[in-house]
Amino acid sequence: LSAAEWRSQSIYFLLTDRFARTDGSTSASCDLSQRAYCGGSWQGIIDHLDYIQGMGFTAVWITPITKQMPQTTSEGTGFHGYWQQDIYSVNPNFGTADDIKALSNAIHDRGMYLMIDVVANHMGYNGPGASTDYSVFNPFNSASYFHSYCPISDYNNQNLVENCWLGDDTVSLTDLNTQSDQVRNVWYSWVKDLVANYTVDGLRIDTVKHVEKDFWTGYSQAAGVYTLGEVLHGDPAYTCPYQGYVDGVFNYPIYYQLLNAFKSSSGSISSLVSMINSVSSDCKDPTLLGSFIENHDNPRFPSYTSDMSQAKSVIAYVFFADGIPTIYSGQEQHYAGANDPYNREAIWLSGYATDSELYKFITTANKIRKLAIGKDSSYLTTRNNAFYTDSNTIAMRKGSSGSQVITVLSNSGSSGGSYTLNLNNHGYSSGAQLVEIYTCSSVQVDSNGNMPVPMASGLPRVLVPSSWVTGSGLCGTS
Ligand code: ABC
Ligand code: CA
Repeated sequence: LSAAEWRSQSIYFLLTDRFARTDGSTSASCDLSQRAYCGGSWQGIIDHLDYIQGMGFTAVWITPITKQMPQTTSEGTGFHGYWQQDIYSVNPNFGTADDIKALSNAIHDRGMYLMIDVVANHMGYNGPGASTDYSVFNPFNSASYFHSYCPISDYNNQNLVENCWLGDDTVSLTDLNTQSDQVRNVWYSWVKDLVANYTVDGLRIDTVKHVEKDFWTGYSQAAGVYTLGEVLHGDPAYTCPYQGYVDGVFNYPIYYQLLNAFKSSSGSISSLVSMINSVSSDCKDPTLLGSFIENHDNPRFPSYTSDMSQAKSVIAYVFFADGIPTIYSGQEQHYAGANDPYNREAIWLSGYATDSELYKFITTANKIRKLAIGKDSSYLTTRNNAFYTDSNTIAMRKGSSGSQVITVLSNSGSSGGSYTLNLNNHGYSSGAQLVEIYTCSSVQVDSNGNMPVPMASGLPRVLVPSSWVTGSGLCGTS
């Protein structure tokens, strides 16, 4: 699937080990502190696609499939998939190569898409870098395939970031010499085969900033599908240029500002707005970035605030700003795990509840977004515009003139009051009729051009033209 085709998708990201077990258990324990395998499998995912598709997601991103370092260390195991040793075998803890094919087929049978996580920067080794036994790696079985050992002692030194090693003395992340043609050729044909063998529609690429940029040009070409890279950096001047080498990157610059703006009622809305503008000017195409507020590397949003209105607000931002919405498994259950490993909960323990507040909220968000995509052919490519702010509120418009989706978010939280927010510069004419989708209330632009948005309890508001609603399945229509 091409980058342009991915623009309209929405992604559910799960850790294969933590999402669903083959035995269907909803009670099997998973001691997060151990970082051990908890029993999730590819078959388990197949068995729970209804749960994912029921929320309206069109794509599933799964963690890496390659065979991992076998040891259990004081940092646990490779249950997450980022400590590979054999790139030509699949992780037996999750099933077989045929199971991955069956998963790919099951996803495609539903008209959904598969994104696989891939690592090209490193392998994983049980022990200090200086005493690596390279014979454990397949195919990179000698030191000649790797950079010589050095730790990344300074993340502001790009030379070290690219050519020294991640990890530590317990588990070293053996850094491949990605500049060498030998290594490049292995990876380029590997990724081409991966995409072909499992009919993969897109790739999430790990540790992109740890490999020299021009490696990714050939890698993306060989992959031939949309590539979404992880560049863990909050500065758009650093992060955006990678979009010249992979199709999209995760929007970490917005992530940090969105988190700060909404985790408390004193968060800075204005910093978020200036970041929206910086990303829009620095990034080649913000509408191809991965939009998110949670993942497996950062504390979950509810670990900062238990407030449900704030949680809904950041989810609404993820869906209605620019980019491809990416929700991390467990977000729909309001899970609150903080740092790795505590943000990697076993999802089966939720019983896959489809009546939880955020499961329903996300379902509606996916419906609204699909509606906008269907009604406005420029919705996805038109850049989000923050047209009103006050110290607790941001109002954004996205889409074609005259039919923009209007999203109003407050960081006040559930104790926020009920009031009418009169908006101007929303792009609608006097008399225009809209519907606020989460409350199903009608809103009409008055003769002075004011759009009176009913605010309450810090809840997000999303308004669309009322003519869109009939037949949408929203607000009791069918
Ligand atoms: C294990 C343990 C952890 C322990 C750690 C040392 O070792 O589980 O408890 O703390 C995998 C596993 C992890 C494992 C690691 C290391 O391997 O999932 O559980 O941690 O063995 C990707 C993946 C991630 C994966 C790897 C490795 C890479 O998403 O799941 O981890 O394949 C760096 C990398 C980034 C990586 C991330 C975890 O570490 O760049 O690719 N993620 C700064 C640096 C970043 C750095 C980040 C976190 O700190 O610049 O490069 O990310 O360490 C902003 C700045 C940023 C700054 C942040 C903190 O602040 O703009 O630059 O990021 O304002
Ligand atoms: Ca590297």
